[in-house]
Amino acid sequence: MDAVDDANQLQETPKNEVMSFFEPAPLLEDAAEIEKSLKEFVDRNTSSSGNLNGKTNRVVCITSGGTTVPLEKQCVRYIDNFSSGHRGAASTEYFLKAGYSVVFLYRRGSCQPFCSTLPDDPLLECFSVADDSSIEVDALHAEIVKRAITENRAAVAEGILLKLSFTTIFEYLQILQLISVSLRDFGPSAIFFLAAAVSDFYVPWESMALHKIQSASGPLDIRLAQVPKMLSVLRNEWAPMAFHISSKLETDTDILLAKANMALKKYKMHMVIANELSTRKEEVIVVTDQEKVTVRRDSTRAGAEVESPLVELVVDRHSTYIKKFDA
Ligand code: 9Z3
Repeated sequence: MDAVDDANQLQETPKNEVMSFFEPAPLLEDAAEIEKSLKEFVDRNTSSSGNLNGKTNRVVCITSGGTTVPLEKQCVRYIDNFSSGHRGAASTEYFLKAGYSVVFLYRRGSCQPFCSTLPDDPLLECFSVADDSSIEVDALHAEIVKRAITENRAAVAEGILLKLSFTTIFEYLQILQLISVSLRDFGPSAIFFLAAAVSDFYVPWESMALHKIQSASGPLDIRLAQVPKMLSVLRNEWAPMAFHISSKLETDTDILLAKANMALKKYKMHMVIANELSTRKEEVIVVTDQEKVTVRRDSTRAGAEVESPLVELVVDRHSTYIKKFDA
């Protein structure tokens, strides 16, 4: 659900709005575990031997998939934001290849890195029962299954890929805050690559029905509150030194660039990736305060993805950004 944004420019999100979102929200059940895995990830990637690619320790937090907005505390119904998670999952692979370590914050059940070429239901479509005690991979899918398992496990085992999952907007923003605070020591070497589709409206926890809303009472009127603009909080308070990239999704091409420019200025992003829903896999426009670059998938190569040249461009501009701090 994309907001019809207001035209306020360069406004900081008021503290009371942020507090009134977080304070009544249900606490993360696994906060301690998430903090522990973030600490291990940071220790692993800040130690001198941490980065196995032999480059400066660079890290990227990639958000992926849509957040949900529950309508009931014991949730039966919810509002969802569209995102398959492909942009985030594919970008994770390209950033890893470029030598970055990745925190992948994804919606449960959305696309996963190294799995894009697997069929929709890998378990049922790739495997056969050989006999009572063993299961085998069908020859047709053997290569892609092997790649998905080995590359994913290798990245996780090396400590260069940490996967954290969310479902609701409440979980997403709380985990994003934990990640951004944990990655502070990376300073300008950290990127926030925000590809998740994040709800603009929500039902505040304190005014949410406890039980399933009953249809016998007739049509349902719900008043949704606006989610405070956390992009500016992330940019200014949680991770002020990092390189920030947000995404702008529209279905009307006529307003896409204006909205991307507005986000760039309003939230002081370093880059905004503008994409139109129906062509997002073919091309995106990367907007910075210096340039507008159209990035296209190489349509002459089977299986080529727009995320490959996109991540290449991001890495290049991030290198320039880091150099400014070295000078
Ligand atoms: C995006 O624009 C992502 O690129 C897509 C990726 C969701 C289109 P898929 O996951 O698609 O590969 O299927 N995300 C939207 C980010 C968003 O919600 N931005 C807000 C906005 O546009 C501001 S943070 O208003």
